[in-house]
Amino acid sequence: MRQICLFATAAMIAPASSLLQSCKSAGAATDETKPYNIVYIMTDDHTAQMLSAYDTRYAHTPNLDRIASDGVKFNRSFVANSLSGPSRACILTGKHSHANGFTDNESGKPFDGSQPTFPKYLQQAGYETALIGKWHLISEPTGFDFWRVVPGQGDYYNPDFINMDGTTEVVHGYLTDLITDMSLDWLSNRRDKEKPFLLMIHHKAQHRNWMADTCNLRLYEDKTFPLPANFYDDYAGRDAAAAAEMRIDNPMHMDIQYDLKMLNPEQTTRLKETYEAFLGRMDAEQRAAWDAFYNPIIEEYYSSDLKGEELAEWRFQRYMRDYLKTLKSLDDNVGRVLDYLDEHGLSENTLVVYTSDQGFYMGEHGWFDKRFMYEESLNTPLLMRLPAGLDASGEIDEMVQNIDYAPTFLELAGVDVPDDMHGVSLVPLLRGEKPDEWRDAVYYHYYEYPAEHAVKRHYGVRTDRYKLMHFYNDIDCWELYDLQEDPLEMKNIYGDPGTEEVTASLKRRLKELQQEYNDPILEKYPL
Ligand code: SGN
Ligand code: CA
Repeated sequence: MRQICLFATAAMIAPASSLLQSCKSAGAATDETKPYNIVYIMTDDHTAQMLSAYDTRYAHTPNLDRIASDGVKFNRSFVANSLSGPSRACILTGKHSHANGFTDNESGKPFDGSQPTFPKYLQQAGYETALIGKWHLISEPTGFDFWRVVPGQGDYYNPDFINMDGTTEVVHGYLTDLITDMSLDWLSNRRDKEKPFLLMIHHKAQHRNWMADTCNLRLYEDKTFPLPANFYDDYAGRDAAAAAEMRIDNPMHMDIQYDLKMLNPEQTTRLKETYEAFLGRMDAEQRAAWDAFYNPIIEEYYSSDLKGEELAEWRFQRYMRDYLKTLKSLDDNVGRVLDYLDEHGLSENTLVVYTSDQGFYMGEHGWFDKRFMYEESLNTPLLMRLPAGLDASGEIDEMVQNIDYAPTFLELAGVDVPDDMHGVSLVPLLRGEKPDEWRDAVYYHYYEYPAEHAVKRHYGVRTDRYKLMHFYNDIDCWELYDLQEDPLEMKNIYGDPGTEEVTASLKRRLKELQQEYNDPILEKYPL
C-alpha cells in the first residue's frame, strides 16, 4: 500500500464544481485543507424494517432519520455474512470472511488482529482512532489509540467494560447511554484535537434479549403491530428454512422467560437462568421499576392460557414492543451524538455513518434472528450524513456491501486502497455520481453451522432482480428467487421450467465472484 499523503484535503476528493460549493458553505471547521473526520455508528441487529427512514410501519426513529434527510440513504445495502463477529471482520478488513479468517462466532477462533484493517491504515495516515462498545472478535482490538469494549455480547444493565490496560470494571447505567457517554467523553476530553479522527461507536442496543431502559418500559404498550404477510410461512420448497430454529411461535426457539420476560418461579425454561443472571445485574431501583412494569403482564399471561394463533400473535406483539423500546434509547443516543457534532462545529467536516452488523427478522417467515441470505438479514441499514464537499443527497440504489466501508474511508482519508481489499469505495456515489460501471452482483457466504438457530451453511449471489443460493454441508439444496415477482422469497423457483437460462447465468456470475475473491469453497463445490 502506498500512502498518498499524511492528511487528505477536501480538494483531493471533491470535484472542482462541488469544491466551489463546499468553500462557500464552509464554516470555521471546514477549512478545505482539513481532512475529514469519521463517526461510524453501528448497532447490533438493527434491521431496516425498524428504522423509519426506510419503513414507517413500525418504528419512529427521528434522530436516525436526521442522518438520512441531511445526507443519503442506501436502499440496497448488504452484508457479506449475516452474523456479528464475521460482519465486523468484513468491515474492518474490507474482505470477505474466508480472506479475513473470521467466518463464525462460535468456533472460538479469535480475529487475527495482526492483519491490516482500515483503522490501522487511518492511524498511519495521521488519524486518531477510537472504538467504544461491542467488539465481539475475541482478540484485543488493534488499530485504535483508544478502546473500551464490552465482553462478548455485553449486558444491558450495569455492564462490564474492558479497558485498554486489561482491567474489567462494572459501570453503572444502561448500556446504550453508557456507550454514548464514553464516546462523547472521548470526543471532548480524550482525543488529540490537532488530528483528524475516526470514532467507532458500536451499540449492542437491538441484540437479543431486548431489555429496555426502565424509563422506556411503558412505551408502545397500547400499540398493536401488523403481522408480516408471511408470518405463518410453511417453508414449502425451502428445506433449509424449514430446519431453522428461530420461530417466534416456538417456545424452544424464543424463550418465554428470557426473550419475552414472563418470569415464572415455578417453571424452568432453557434460558431462564441466563435471564435471571441479567436481572441480577440490576440495582434495587432498576429491578423495582422492572418488576412494577412486568409483574401485571406476567400475571395476566399465566392466567390467560393463550393457545395457537392467539398465543403466537401475543408473542409477536411482545417481541415488537421490546425491540422498539430498546430502539428508543438507541435513537435518542444517536441524537446526542449528532447534537454534539453540530454544537461543536464538527458536522461540516465529519462523515457520520449509521449501519448495523446485519439485518434481522421481525416476524417475516415467522422468525427472529438473522444469518440467512434472504432479504431481511442480507440487507442492513446504511445512512450517511456527508461532510462539505460530498454532494450526494437522497436515495442511492446501487448495490453496496459492508466490505465497501473500508475502501470508502481510506479514499476519504487520501489513502490508496490496497489491491487485496474486496470492497470498492463508495466515494463516487457520495459525490453524487452515477457510475456507468457499478457492481452488478453481491456475493454472500454464511458458515456458522451446526450452531444455535440451525441455519445451514450457504453461499449465493444476488443481482438486481434475482437471488441464487446453495445450502451445503449436511444438505445440498439450491434456491432461486425472482425478487421482482416474489419479494418475500416464498417461492423457490430453482429447477422450474423456464428458469434454465437465468440459473445458468447466475451460476456463471457466482463462479466469477468466487474466483475473483478466491473463496476455496469453489474447489469443494465446483460450478
Ligand atoms: C447469541 C444469541 C443468538 C444470536 C447469537 C449471534 N443467543 O448467541 O440468538 O443469534 O448471539 O448474534 S442468546 O441466548 O445468547 O441471546 S450476533 O449478532 O452476535 O451474531
Ligand atoms: Ca448482530
